[in-house]
Amino acid sequence: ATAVACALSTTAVRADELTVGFSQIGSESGWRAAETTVSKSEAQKRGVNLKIADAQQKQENQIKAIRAFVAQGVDAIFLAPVVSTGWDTVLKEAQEAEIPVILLDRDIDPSGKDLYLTAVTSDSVHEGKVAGDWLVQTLNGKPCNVVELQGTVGASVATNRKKGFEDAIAGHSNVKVVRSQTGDFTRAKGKEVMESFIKAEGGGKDICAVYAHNDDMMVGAIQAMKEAGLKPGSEILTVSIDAVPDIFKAMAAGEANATVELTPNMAGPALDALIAYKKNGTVPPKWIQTESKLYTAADNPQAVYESKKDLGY
Ligand code: GZL
Repeated sequence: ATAVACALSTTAVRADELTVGFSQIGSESGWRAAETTVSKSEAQKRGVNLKIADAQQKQENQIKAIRAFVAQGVDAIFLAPVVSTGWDTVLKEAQEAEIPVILLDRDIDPSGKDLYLTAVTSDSVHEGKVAGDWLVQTLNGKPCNVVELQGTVGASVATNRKKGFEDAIAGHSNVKVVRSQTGDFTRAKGKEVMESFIKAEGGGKDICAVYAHNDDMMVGAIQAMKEAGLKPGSEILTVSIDAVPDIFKAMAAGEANATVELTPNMAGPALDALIAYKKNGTVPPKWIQTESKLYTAADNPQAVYESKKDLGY
């Protein structure tokens, strides 16, 4: 019995012997802050030692962090790639060191497909489509000039959310995107860009809807609209993505209309895939997809706000 037990313990890797290095983008949005909080608790639940490096939104800092994790000989690397290009060299170094890489919440270009074990992300084209479909249905043929607040330039989710929204409004000539610019996924930049849109669009009276690639930019845009004497949520429709608590607070106040939910728990599924891979050699699917549920002001926003407000956003 002792021999068998001994054999088992040498092959089976216990989760609490695993060390994971997580190259996190930063904390540009409430959603990103929640992802970091949830990653820590998910690792703790599994007894995994998680080391998080904050890149302050810079790719070169992510590359440095990955090199440091390789030098430390971590068991695996989690990467939330701030942009989708420029990863081949450093991910090849991780591969040469036989350290598996798992992508969280964003993708890298398909050319890098063999450089990571799996990607835990939503379908961000679908998120843009859900947002656009909601607006088209809500307008019901009414003419509408839309202004768009894009995510960070070069981020896979920004490219995809823009495409999905365009796919949804194609064939509906009453809906037109008249201005589109990056708001960097932040509240401050979202407010600043919305102020410029309002100025450029006759003080905002010509704007019928705002589409923001995340709720944080929308929260900033809502502030800008209110300061300009406009009525977000009624005169000007709003649709965004993430489902952070403050967008439900705005909905409850009649100042926002719709959001597409994105779970901040990408690390849980990533850790489960990693542990199965390390313990039993189970190769995970290349893509572990998370849900994208539409919430509108009709979905008891105050109750949703209460349910989310303490989750680390
Ligand atoms: C999406 C994620 C995005 C969030 C933003 O998966 O990468 O980054 O929608 C965050 O809030 O900045």
